Parts: sequence; structure tokens; C-alpha cells
Amino acid sequence: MTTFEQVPVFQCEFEDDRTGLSKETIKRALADNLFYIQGKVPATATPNDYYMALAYTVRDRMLQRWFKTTEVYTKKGVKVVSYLSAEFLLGPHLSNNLINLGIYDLVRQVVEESGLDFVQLREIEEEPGLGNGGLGRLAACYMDSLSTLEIPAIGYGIRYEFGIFDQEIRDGWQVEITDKWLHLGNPWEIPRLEETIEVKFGGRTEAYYDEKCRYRVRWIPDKVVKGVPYDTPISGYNVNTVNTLRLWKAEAPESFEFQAFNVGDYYGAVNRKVVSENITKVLYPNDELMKGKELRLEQQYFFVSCSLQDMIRLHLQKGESLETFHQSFAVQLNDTHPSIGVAELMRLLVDEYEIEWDQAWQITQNTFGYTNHTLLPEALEKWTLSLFKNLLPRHLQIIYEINQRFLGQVRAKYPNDSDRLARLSLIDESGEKYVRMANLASVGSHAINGVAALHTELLKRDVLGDFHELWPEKFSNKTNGVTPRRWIVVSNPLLANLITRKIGVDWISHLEDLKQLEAFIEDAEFRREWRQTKQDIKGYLATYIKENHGIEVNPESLFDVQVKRLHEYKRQHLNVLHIITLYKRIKDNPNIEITPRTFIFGGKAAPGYFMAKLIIKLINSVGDVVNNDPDVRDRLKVVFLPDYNVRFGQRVYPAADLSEQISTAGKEASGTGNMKFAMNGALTIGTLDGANIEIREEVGEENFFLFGLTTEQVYELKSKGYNPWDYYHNNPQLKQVIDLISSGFFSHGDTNLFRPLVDSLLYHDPYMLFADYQSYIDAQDQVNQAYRDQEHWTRMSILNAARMGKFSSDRAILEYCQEIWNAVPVKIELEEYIQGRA
Ligand code: T68
Repeated sequence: MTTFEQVPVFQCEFEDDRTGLSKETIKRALADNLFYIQGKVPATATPNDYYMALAYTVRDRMLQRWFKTTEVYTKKGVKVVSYLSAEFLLGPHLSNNLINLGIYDLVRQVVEESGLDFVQLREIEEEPGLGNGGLGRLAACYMDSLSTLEIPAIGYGIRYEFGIFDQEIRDGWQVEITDKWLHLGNPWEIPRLEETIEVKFGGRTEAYYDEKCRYRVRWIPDKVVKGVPYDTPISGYNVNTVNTLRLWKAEAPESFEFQAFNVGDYYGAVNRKVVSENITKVLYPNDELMKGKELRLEQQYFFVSCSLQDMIRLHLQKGESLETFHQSFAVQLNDTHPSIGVAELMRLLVDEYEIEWDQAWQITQNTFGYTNHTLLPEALEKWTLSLFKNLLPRHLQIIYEINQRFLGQVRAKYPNDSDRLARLSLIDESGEKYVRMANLASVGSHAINGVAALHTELLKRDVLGDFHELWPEKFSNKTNGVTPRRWIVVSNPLLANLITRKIGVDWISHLEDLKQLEAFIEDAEFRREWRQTKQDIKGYLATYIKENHGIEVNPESLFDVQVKRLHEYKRQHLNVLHIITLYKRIKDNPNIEITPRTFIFGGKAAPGYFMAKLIIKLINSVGDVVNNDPDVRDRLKVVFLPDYNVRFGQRVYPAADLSEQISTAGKEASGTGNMKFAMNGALTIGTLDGANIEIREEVGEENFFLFGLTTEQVYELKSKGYNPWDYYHNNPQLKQVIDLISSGFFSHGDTNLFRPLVDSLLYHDPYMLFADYQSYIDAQDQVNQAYRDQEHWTRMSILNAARMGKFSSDRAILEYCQEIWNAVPVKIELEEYIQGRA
């Protein structure tokens, strides 16, 4: 561990290559890094070498701040927020760090004056895709806000060697390619080998009496794995705070392997090494689906144990006793993926540090907060007892003990209510026995929150209804937010500049200030500039689509965008039904007056999710027909852009006119893409689901295209007995659309290809597309009308952006700090000689 007392010896009190911000110094730093770090001279340097040199030049300018931040946290004994998440979907670092450090334009200039192509270098960065979708991206936005708000924080997660797969589209189908994001090295991380931690797995437990005749349990594992921390600096915007994202990589401990060498089992030893290192190999690409794979539980336990041991080490280093652990760390569980932490902290406190159970339990409950991100039953995590017992025998005992004590309390409060007991139990005993991770997280936390107002209400009523009855005071809502740094400043510099010219720069860290734009709504010149900006950005996207995918799209057409993971509940296929409806109108009357539209889709399907993959195929098949039909005369275009990721998100949100947020009411916990679109001046067509409801409240119902059943109506219709067949028969337009798909029209006459999809809709329609179809089409017709009045559309677009203040992740993080974490900002002051520079 670093001792800060030694540091002054190394302080350099002059402007040097690694801190200086004069053009000359940055230029020299680039050349130095190319030579001394990459070991290249210009004659042999590849673009990647230049990118690496540039990245090191930027990282160097964060190190003083990073070091100072860590030093202050350690010395001052401040409370640190510890965000535990199996996913951090960070996206490219370079631009974001340049913006947060306030040196984007300067560095760009230097790079270009050095004869290099800044944009080319920027695009070389492989983005760390260490997440599936919204949940992982939320963690990344929250890390940005924590630093920007100067909240002491550390993000803990997994350093997956392979992140979310790269998606290719072949013959209209998704093909998955491994994501080798580390293949050319990662300049943003620093391994801290000396802070490696050991994690145990498997084996058995043994009871014994200690020297004071107390009953104790020891765990004799059959495997030990090393966790090596890799630290990435997370800069705040316009502040000195640089927090740490600490991701763990699994390695086999040599000592363990030597035993095997000694008994001559060379291949066995090598194999065990490979098996240990597998733990952090790959991100599970299932969003919103729980699949009981042992390796997944190993991953979860591995990173949680490393992280808790790390926190305990830091706490003890401050000279504190473990009784005050919860005053040093507020640990937030990002969904149930890290919820084994409840049992692990108990094990560490009780078994390893010999704290009495009751006190350990108090510390544990005071430490954890739990955020739920889903109501979908198939996403709720549970693990069979046998799997649990094999991998974590001691934790299973601890969970039994927690459960016994907990159910004792419940029994006392609700005597003779065995149904309630069965529902609240940490163990599901209705069939095969499981550990219910949401129940473990709920019992072990002092705070439980949902991620949008509606979601929290449904959580309290349904999924965690019994817990809410028991402990209403634990529950609160924390509506999600997204960082305006990445989602406006980095991704949409043209709009950011326009806004700043009107209202100054403060909005970047106080998004509520965007309200001031409303004062300019009557200013025709401002509206013209706003419209022109959107037009320019749409032009760039059109060029990109042409160059990369060979499809010509009309930048004057309405850009109608749905980008998100592919899932039936998100209803990308409802969007397709609308496209086919419009196509049919053209076919029936080729001269019909129609608002030209470009439909843009992007998103990955879980590799084992057949229906989602079939929806991708449907989108591409409909695109093939519509895009090539001369009757359409380019009035409609359908593009599925492969490999949707953070980088592409940055390109597409700014270019959208219309944001599709069309999930079945009650299914989308919050959504965060909806916020990114609206911030960039897109209008939303959406259901009363997740954060759509709050977005509509903020922007005004007249600036939002609403359709569809409400959550209540969905429940009602379901309980009455929903029959999609009736909708099909009673709506000729819908019938024509479905029949066209069934007829093989979009599948070269193959009537079988889309049959599973059509049959699912006709006979089950679990997400009620048919019930919402007409209302959706009507709302889309209103969109067409509205888009024709460009002046009015522009006003609505401005109002959408201006009223998005609430959806900054800064607001969300402040609420977490005040209502759950009890964390306060800590200013990081730099010595004057660094302050003005790096
Ligand atoms: C999303 N959940 C919600 N899950 O769907 C979305 N799940 O409504 C919400 O806005 C967002 O979380 C942030 O709160 C996810 O993204 C996953 O990615 C996931 C991953 C693994 C297992 C389960």
C-alpha cells in the first residue's frame, strides 16, 4: 500500500511533459509517449500507436488529481460510496476525459497541428463494452456524476476479458463475434498487483469451539482464486475529483498450483489455472433473463468478495474497528447480481473477524442499499440449493441462519400466515428449492429503491409487496438519470455549442438551467439555428450510413429511431407493424401523400433468444422489400445498424427526430435512452411506462406522442382474458399487415420463416401488441401531421430539451447521497503549481 509521506520526494514543481498544458508541452508529451511508452518512432508508428500515445498524454494529466483524490479520502476518513455492479458500460474514454478535464479543443488542436488526424485517432479506441444495456450504462453515468459532484466513490466490478459480443448481420440474421477489446492494450487502466486478494470456493465447512469455548465455523475451500485489481480513473467535469473504477481479474494463485506440481500433476495444475482464470473471461450476454449458470454465480461471488475484502482492508488501515464499517462505506447493490455480498459481509465479520452475529447483522444492514431494475419474473435471480452448496457451502449456512431469524420476526408479526412466510422466505420451496437473491438483498439492506416512479410503485405492490408491508420505510424511488457530459457535450457538440452561446456553460453541471432556453422560444433566429443544427447532424448520420452500410437515406426525412436491446417487451416488432402499415398504404395508393421517414434500428439480441433474433431478421427482411420497391420512391427507408454500442449511441441520439419508447406498460422499469433522445431534441412516441411518464410530465403532454394501454388496463385485460385473435379479426388494417408477413411476402415466399413470431402474436401476444396497435398507428399519424409543420415541431423539440433538467444523473446521485448513502462532497484542492495545468 502506498504511504503518502514518501510522496513529496517525487514532486516536480515545474511544468513537465506529464502535467503541462501548453501546446508545446502536449506536443512533446505525445512524441515522448510514442517513443518511450509505445517504443515507436513516426516511421514505424501505426495509427494505434498514436492513439495510445495520445491516451497516455491525457491519462498523465489525470494522475495528479487521481492521486490527490485517493490521498484525501484516505487521510480525511470520509464516507465513501461503493457502487457494486457486475456491469459498467463505459464507452470510449478519450473524448469524455478531454471534456471533463476541459482540454478537448486544446488537445485536438495540438494533435492536428502535429499532422495527425484527431478524429481517426479518436475512433481507434476500442470501447469497454462491459455491460449489456441500461443497467450497465446507468452505472457508468453514475460514476461520472459521483466524480462531478465530488462525492468520494469507488466503483467495483469485473474486468471481463470479452465484453458484450460484437454483432454482425449476415443475410439479415444476427451473428455474434467475440469482443476482443483488450487486444491492443488498454491505456486507461493500471493494475495494482500488490493489492491482490484471495477468494475461496467450494469445499466444506467444519464446526469447532474456539479458545473461549464459542461455537464457530470454519470454511475449508477446495479452490482459491486471486483477484487482481485494475484501476481506471473516472474524472469529474470541471472539478479536481478523479474517482476510481476498480475491476477485478481472476488469476490462479501460484502457491496453490505448486502443490499440484509437487505431486506430479502438471496438466491438472495447468487446467486448474485455466479454470480459475475463466471466471472473468466473458460477460454473460443475457439482459433481463436469469439463466442458472454456475460460472455466473462464481463471477458474482468473486468480484463481491474481492470488493468487500478490499473495503475492509481500507477501513482497517484507517485504524478504525469494524464496528464502524458502515460509517466508512455505503455499498449500493446494482440489482441482485452482487447481492451475495450480504452473506459474504456476514461471513467476513462473523467468521474471520469474530464479531457477534447481531452486531454483524446491524453493520451489514446499515451498509447495503439495493436497487431493483426489473419486474420481469424471468429476470429475478435464483440459484438452486445444490449449486449454492457446492460453490458456497458456508454462505448457504449463513443464508439459512439469516432466514431463520428473519422468518421468526415475520411469524411474530403475522402469526398463522404460512403463505406470507413462504413468499418472504429467502428459500423458494414451491418446487425445486432455490435461494431468492432479491429477498436476500431486501432483507440485508436498509434501503430498497426502484428506478422510476411507476416502477417503484409496482415494486411495492407486486414483486416486493410483502417486504413493503413489512418495512415501508425502507422503500423509495430514485428515478434514473443520464450524464449530460457524455450524452450532450461529447455526443452532440453542435447542439452543446448552440446552447452555451445562448445561456452560458453552467447547464453542463446544472442541467436544470436548460429551462432558460424557453425564453428564446419566440426567437425565430434561434429556432432556425436549432433546426439547422439538427439538420446538419442528420446529414452526418446519413453520410455515415452511406459510407458504412451503403444505404442512401434522405436527411430531410423524419428520423424515427429505436435503439436498445432486442426484447419482445420492448416491442421492436410493433414498430415493424407500423412500417408495414405505411408500406401497405403506399402499395394501395402509390401517390398517397406521406411524410418521408427513415426508420433506424439498432440493438443486440441475447444469443439464445430465438424470438428476438427472429425480430432482427424481420426488420431486415421488411427493409429489403421496402427499400427496393420503386413504388415507395424512397419515401420510406428501413435500416438496421449492426453492433449498436455506446459509440454508436453517441452518433444516433443527436440525429433523431422521433424516439420510440413503446414497451408494454408496466414492463420497462425506467428506460434511459428515452432521456438521451429528449435531451438532444427528439420527440417521444411512447406508452405510459417507466420514466416515459415522468418525461411526459416534464415536457408537457402537448409535446409528447402518447398511445397504448395503461398498466392498470393491461392487468385488467389480462385478467379478463386477453384474446389477440379478436383484434386481428376486428381490425382489417392489422389483419392485412399480419397476413402479409404470413404470406411469405417478406421472406421470398417462405411461409414458415416468421411463423413462430406470427403465431406467438395471434395466439398469445404476451406483450399485447395487437391491443395497442391501433392506438400506436393513430399516434404515428399525429407524428406525421406534426412533422409537416416544421416551425411547430422545432418549438416542441426545443421544449423537450429545455425541460430535461430532472433527468441528469447529477440529480439522481444527489438523491441517493441524501436519502440512502448519507454521503457528502469532499473538495479536492490541488497545489497551485498543478492547479492551472493538469
Ligand atoms: C434495465 N435493466 C431496465 N438489465 O430494463 C431499464 N439484467 O428499464 C432501466 O432503465 C435500466 O436497467 C437502468 O435502471 C437492464 O439493463 C440488464 O442489463 C441485465 C443484465 C444482466 C442480468 C439482468
